[in-house]
Amino acid sequence: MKKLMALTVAMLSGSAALAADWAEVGEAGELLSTANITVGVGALTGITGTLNAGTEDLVDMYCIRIPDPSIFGATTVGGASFDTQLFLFDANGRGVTFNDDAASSGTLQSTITGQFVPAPGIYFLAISRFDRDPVDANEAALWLDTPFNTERAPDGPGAANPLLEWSGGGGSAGSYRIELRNAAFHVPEPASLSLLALGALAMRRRR
Ligand SMILES: [Ca+2]
Ligand SMILES: [Ca+2]
Ligand SMILES: [Ca+2]
Repeated sequence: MKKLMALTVAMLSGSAALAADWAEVGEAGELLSTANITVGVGALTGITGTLNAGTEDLVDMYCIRIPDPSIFGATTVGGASFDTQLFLFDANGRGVTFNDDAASSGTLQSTITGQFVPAPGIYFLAISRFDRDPVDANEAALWLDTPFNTERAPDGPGAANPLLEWSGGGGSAGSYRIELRNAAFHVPEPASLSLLALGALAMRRRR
């Protein structure tokens, strides 16, 4: 029994350490087909990357998992010094939520929550340099530009349609960290594998 408790403690402390940031690999694209697919163990605590000035690096997109929308969040407040926008799309490229400037006065960085996320699952998180915005097949914006300080579900003329491309130039640029709350890697295989390994170890020890 003592042994089992020790093992349980070890497993718990092990899983507590299974959390990490994702760092942009190569150049994250701006569409679902070219997004970085996050792969890792346990909770996804943040995403670090760069939107380079003077290049075509205007949007970086990442595929993540949202296990529980009611407690999900993402923000660049405190994680970037340039004018960011944060967008969330579903697995079909339809808009879910967006914020340009967080509600706190004076900030140009962005904060989104799970308030418009319909269900747990796979989503695509995009960061863009203000004012590069997603448009549909008719060049209609999925979201209106204003009000800047409000997190909004799609409300533009293309609100009902999936993302086809992005429109508009990018302003200021720089490196960023998107702080994530209650997000997970898209591909959690390594976690399952290590948990399986721990389980096998536990069974062996119990004999
Ligand atoms: Ca980039
Ligand atoms: Ca902004
Ligand atoms: Ca905009």
